[in-house]
Amino acid sequence: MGLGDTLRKAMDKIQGAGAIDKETVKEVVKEIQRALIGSNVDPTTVFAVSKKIEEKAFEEPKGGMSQREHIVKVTYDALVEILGGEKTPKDPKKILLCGLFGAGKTTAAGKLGLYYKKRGKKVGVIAADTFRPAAYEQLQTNAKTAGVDFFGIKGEKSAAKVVREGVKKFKGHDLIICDSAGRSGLDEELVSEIQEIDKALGAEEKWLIIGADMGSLAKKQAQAFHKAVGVNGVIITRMDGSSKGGGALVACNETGSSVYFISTGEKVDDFEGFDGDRYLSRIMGYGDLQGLLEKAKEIEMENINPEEIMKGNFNFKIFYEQLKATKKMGSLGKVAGMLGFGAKIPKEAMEMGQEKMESFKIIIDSMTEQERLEPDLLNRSRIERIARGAGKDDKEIRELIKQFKKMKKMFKKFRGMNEKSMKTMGEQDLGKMMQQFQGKKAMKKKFRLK
Ligand SMILES: Nc1nc2c(ncn2[C@@H]2O[C@H](COP(=O)(O)OP(=O)(O)OP(=O)(O)O)[C@@H](O)[C@H]2O)c(=O)[nH]1
Ligand SMILES: [Mg+2]
Repeated sequence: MGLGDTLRKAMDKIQGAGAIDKETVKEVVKEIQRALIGSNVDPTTVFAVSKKIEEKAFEEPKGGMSQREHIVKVTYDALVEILGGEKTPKDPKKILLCGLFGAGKTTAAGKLGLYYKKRGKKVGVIAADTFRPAAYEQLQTNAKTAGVDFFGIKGEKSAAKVVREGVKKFKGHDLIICDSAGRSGLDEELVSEIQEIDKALGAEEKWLIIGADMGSLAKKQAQAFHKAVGVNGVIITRMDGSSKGGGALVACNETGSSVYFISTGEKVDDFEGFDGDRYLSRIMGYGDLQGLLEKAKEIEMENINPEEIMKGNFNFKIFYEQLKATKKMGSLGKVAGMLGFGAKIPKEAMEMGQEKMESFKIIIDSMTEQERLEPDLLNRSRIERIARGAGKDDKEIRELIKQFKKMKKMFKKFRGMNEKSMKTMGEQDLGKMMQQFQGKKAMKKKFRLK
């Protein structure tokens, strides 16, 4: 059983328990401890989490939550805290990848390359592993798959020289990613080589690549590399194959070097930005936590004003707020459901995946404020400009506009329905209108919750 399954079982216990008393909380905490220890989370951390949950479990619930919901939320938050929140690297220009043998550096170089290429950056990768034969070819292949530029000097022994040449070659690029050699341990040789590469590259970002199978040992490794070269970010690989992934995540979060990405397979796009919250809700399966997280979200979702939407002022800004709010929830349909439009959302929008939403978010980010408020402004030249800025295809911008228009139409129709039933109110419509009226009122109330 993976970390997610065991944690979910613990949560189920709270939701299924007859009465919530100290005993139930203790039992739940025990389950959580088992799950965390099984995932190789360091015992001290496990203890700290347990204490936090026990302390907060019987605090006064906020915003109309029941005691049961409060406990689930407290537990969830405590787990997110040890996993770390979302930390996105700030527009990196040069990234040095380091790590032990087989950690996944060369693979990650390609994945990162693709990740940033998709975000509109011109990327070059440098083959500075002059230690392992065929490292050159491996990175060359990965770069080709990712569609980014490659530089290496075949047969050259000095990694620093390769890096110096590479930096010259990629002068006009937005981002340089530098692979490096691994060793079986962090010995003097590896340290001095990395330091030389570091000097030649002058990277502000030095990221450690570490396998999820390291579990809680990841902390020691991260600390050692940090001491040697000043690691400021971490990529955890092989999240797909190890039950210890949770341990590695927690351990790295504790070192203060943010876990930026996780790699979840061998393919070049098995790669994602890390966010403890999103990760946790996914591994635990959204279903069981759905009601609770929705409720907690309602309290946070004051940004969306349902009355604005009802008036028909549905613009990209509102759409964007929805996308932001849905990030944790998994699909747009769920937010719409909360607004009371659930059944009327077009099927594609309901099933819009995380990746697509992320991509829409990037596109809306590239619009001007005016364009967000007045979607009709988007003509061909604007679309082309947005596409360039977002590093996307024109096609994707048009797809977003199409989705957006569908949603807008749907909201309009819904509003029309409401108005019509007001005007032509007959005996038989009374009940229906009352329902709608109450629905609207309840909705307003929902969004005023604090
Ligand atoms: N399943 C899985 N395999 C991965 C992942 N990342 C890398 N690998 C595999 O792990 C192996 C080692 O990856 P490399 O990228 O060569 O590792 P490296 O750190 O460059 O290794 P050295 O250059 O020898 O130090 C390869 O077979 C990769 O395909 C991942 O996230 N999941
Ligand atoms: Mg390598």
